[in-house]
Amino acid sequence: MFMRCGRNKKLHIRLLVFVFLLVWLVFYLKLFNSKIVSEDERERALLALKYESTLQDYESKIVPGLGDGGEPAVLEGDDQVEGEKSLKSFALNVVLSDKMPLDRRLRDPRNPRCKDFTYNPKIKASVIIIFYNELLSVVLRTVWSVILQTPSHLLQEIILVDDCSTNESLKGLLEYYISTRLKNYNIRLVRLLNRMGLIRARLQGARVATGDALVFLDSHCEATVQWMEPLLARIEEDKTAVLVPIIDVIEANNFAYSTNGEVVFQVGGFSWAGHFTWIDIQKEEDKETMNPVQSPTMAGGLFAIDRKFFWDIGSYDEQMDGWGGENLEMSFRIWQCGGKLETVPCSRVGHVFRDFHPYSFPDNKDTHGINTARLVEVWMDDYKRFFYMHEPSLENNPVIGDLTHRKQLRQKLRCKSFKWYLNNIYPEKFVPDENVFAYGQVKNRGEYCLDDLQLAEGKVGPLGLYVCHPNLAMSQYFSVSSKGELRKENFCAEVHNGYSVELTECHGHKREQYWIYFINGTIYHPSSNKCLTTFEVETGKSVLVEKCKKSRYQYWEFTHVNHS
Ligand code: UD2
Ligand code: MN
Repeated sequence: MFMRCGRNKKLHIRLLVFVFLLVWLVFYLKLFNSKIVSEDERERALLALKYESTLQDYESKIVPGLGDGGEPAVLEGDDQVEGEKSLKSFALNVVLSDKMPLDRRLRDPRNPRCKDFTYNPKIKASVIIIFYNELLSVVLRTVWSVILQTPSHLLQEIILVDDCSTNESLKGLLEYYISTRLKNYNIRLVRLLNRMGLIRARLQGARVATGDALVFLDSHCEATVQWMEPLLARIEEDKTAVLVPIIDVIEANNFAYSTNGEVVFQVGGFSWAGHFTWIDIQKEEDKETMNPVQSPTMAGGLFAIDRKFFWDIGSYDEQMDGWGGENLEMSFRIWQCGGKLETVPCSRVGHVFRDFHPYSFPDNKDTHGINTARLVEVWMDDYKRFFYMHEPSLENNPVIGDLTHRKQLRQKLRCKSFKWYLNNIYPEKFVPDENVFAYGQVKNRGEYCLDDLQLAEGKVGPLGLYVCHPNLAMSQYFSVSSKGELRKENFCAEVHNGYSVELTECHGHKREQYWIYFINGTIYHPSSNKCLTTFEVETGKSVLVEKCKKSRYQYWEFTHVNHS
C-alpha cells in the first residue's frame, strides 16, 4: 500500500513537473513569438514612417496642372538641366515625370466619329503591367490612368509584375503606395524571385489573373477615355479576336501626348530582319470607318485577349528570354492558328517610346535575335531563309534551344502555313524572290555588286557598289519587282536630279522608281532615258545613271533571272 502510495506520489510529482514544463514552454513560446511579432511590427511601422515621409516629400514636389491635357511640359533652371541629363541615362525625363501629377488628365485623342459608337461589354479585364527597374512615377501614372479611365465594373484587377527589380527604393515605395494610396482598388503586386525577362513576366501575370480578358500594358503608358470599352466589346463579340489599341507617342523629353497630327493610323508589319514595322492600311474604307482593322502583326506591349483563348492559342514561347521577338511570334501564331489580330482605332493608349533600353540584360545575350530565330523556325517555313540572310550566325546555332514543344503546338492547333499568312493576311509584303523578274546579287565586271552600303532600316541613302560577298548577304540582295522597281525590301532605287541614284521608301507609282532590266544586261530608267552605270571607282558611292551606251560599266548580271 505504502509502496504503491509512494509510487503514486512519485508519479504525481513527475506529472506535476511535466505539466509545469508544458505550461512554461507554452508561455515561453508565446512570449518568444510575441517578441517576433512585435519586432516585425515595429520594423514595419518604422519602414512605413520612412516611406510615408519619403512619399509625402515626393508628393509635395508635384506641380498641379503640369502636363495637363497632354500638353508638352517645360521645366526651368536646374530642373531643366537635370531633366535633360536624365534623358541620357534613363531615356526619359525623370525630373519632369516626378513633378507631373500622377493622375494627370489627357484630352480625348480619338477621332470624333468614335463618339457615335456605344459599347456595353459585360466582361471584366485583368490589366497586367510588367516592369523592371522603371521609374516609380511612370509606373504609378500608368496605374492611375487605368484606374481613372476604366469603368470599375469592367476592371477585375490590376496585376503588377515586378521582374525582380534591383532598385530597392522603387520596390518598397511602390508596395507602400499600393497599400496606402491605392488600398481601395484591387491591385496585386507579383514579385518574381529571379529576373525572368518580359515574356515570362507576362506569363506569370497571366497565371494569377482571374478576369475574363487579359489586357497587357508596358509600365510607361497612359490610357485615355473609353480605351477599354471597345476592346472588351470586340472580345465579347468574337473570342478569337486579339486587339491592339492605337499606340500614341508620349514624348520622352516633355511627356507631350502626341497623336501624330492628321496622319491616319497605321497597323503592324515586319521586316525580313525580324523587326516590327508600322505599315499603312491598305483598304481606303478602313481608314474612315473607325471599325477594328486587320493588322498583320502587333507591336507587342499593348494588347487585349480573351483569357481562355490566350492559353488555348499557346500563350507565349516560355523559352524566349529577355526582350524581343514575342510580338511577331504571337502575331503569326494568332493568324496561322485561327485567330485574328485587329487594331481598334477608338481605343487609344499613350506609350513612352525610349531611344534605348535603360536597363541591361543578363549575360549581354542578343535575346531579340535568338527569340526571332526560334519563331522563324516554328512559324515561317522556308521563308526563314530571308531572316538567316540577315543573321547568318544564328542558322543551325544551338543557342536557339529546343523547339519541340512549339512545333508540337503548331501541329496540335493545325495551323496554316506561312505562305497562307502572306497571301491572305499580308499580301502587300514584298517577297524578294517571288513574282519578280530577277533577283539576287547584281554583278558588274564580275567582282563588284550593287550594295546598300549598310543602310539602316528606315533611312535613305545612296545605292552603292561593293566587292561581291562570297555568300549572298542581304546587303547585296536586290530584285526587279513585277512593278519594275529595283528593290530591296521596302526600299527602291530612285533617280534624283536625273543623275544620282538613292534608295528610298517604295511608293509603288513607277515614275522615277521605274526600271526595265533588259536581257542584254542593261538596267534602263525610262523617265530619265538613262542606264544604270558605274565607273572606275570600285566601291562606295559609284552608281548613277548616264546616257545608255554599249559599255561594261552598264552591264549588270543578276544571279537569278525569271525568263517568262
Ligand atoms: C516593344 C514593346 C514591348 C515588347 C518589346 C518586344 C510596345 C509599345 N512595346 O518594346 O512591350 O513587346 O517590343 O519584346 O509595343 N521588362 C521586364 N523585364 C525585362 C525587360 C523589360 O519586365 O527584362 C518590362 C519593361 O519594364 C516594360 C516592358 O517589359 O514595362 C517592355 O519593355 P520596353 O518598354 O523596354 O520595350 P519597348 O517598348 O521598347
Ligand atoms: Mn515600352
